[in-house]
Amino acid sequence: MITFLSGGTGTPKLIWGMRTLQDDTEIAVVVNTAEDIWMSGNHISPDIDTLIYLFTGILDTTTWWGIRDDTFSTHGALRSLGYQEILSVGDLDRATHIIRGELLRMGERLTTSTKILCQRYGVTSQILPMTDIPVETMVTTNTGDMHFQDFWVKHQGMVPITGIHRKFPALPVTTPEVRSILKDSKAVIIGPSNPVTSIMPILECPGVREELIGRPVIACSPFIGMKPVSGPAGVLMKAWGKEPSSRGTFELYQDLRPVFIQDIRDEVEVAGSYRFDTLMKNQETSRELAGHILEIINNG
Ligand code: GDP
Ligand code: FO1
Repeated sequence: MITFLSGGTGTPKLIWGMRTLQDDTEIAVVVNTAEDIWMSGNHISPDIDTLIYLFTGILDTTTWWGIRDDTFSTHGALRSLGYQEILSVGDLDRATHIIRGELLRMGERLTTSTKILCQRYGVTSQILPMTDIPVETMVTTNTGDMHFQDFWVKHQGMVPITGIHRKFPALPVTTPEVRSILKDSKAVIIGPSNPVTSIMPILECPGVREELIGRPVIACSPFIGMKPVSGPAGVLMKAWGKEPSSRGTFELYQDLRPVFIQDIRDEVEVAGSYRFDTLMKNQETSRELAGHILEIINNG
């Protein structure tokens, strides 16, 4: 078993290629849930949904969220009735959120709800939420704190931020399922996801770091130079007091002693890192990167 720690874009892009080299049943993913949000009575778990759709083959790989060729009739109808949703949710995507919301309201764990959804979609990889406790990444602005989705989607990242913190009703301990999969894994891959909003929320769950210490961990940087390949990782790293680079990323993971991968174009030096083309423009480039990672895992 190879296990990924994943957000909703950088790591799913890598899994896209890995799936062509490794059977889905040999892949597990521990997923960030700190971007989850209840909306219109339903439960959206953007990163879990991206992985379910990736493994089902229906993901929109232009945006890396939602279902390819989905329609937005309900979202449009709500808007014309004066009800504005923060996220543009597709009609088919909404079905997933309705089922998950219903299961959670009935008292199911997020882990079980995800397993049920995976079975119904026919996903054979294990997709495991990092915890069953609700966690929210909050950003601090001059006018107060806001949910990450408000910052990034509603305000399009245009609000100055001065800090990041996580909000939870109880300590977000990880699950027995996550602990068990990490124990059973030949290697754990920290994909090139956003360190602040995707990877650190997973590593902060009590139990995850403890399982990872001493295991083979491979981490890939989402930065090239002082800029992320896409998204808000740069401003978030700065607001968190970290360098927005591969060096800053490595420092966050270094207690795990990972094999570290940087892009061949990255002018920031992290001593001892491997250099590959990490720009996954299509499934073929993703497959090449995944191949290099498998070689490291198999040959040490
Ligand atoms: P989110 O949940 O949608 O924010 O997605 P992730 O956290 O999983 O991934 C976002 C990160 O992926 C960003 O910081 C990007 O820099 C990184 N990323 C996206 N595409 C690529 C790529 O092709 N190569 C690398 N190295 N990083 C990428
Ligand atoms: N991201 C957007 O920027 N705009 C959207 O309208 C949007 C809708 C959406 C619907 C379902 C879903 O699972 C994800 C969606 N996302 C959208 C992406 C999501 O909010 C991501 O968590 C963040 O964009 C970055 O991490």
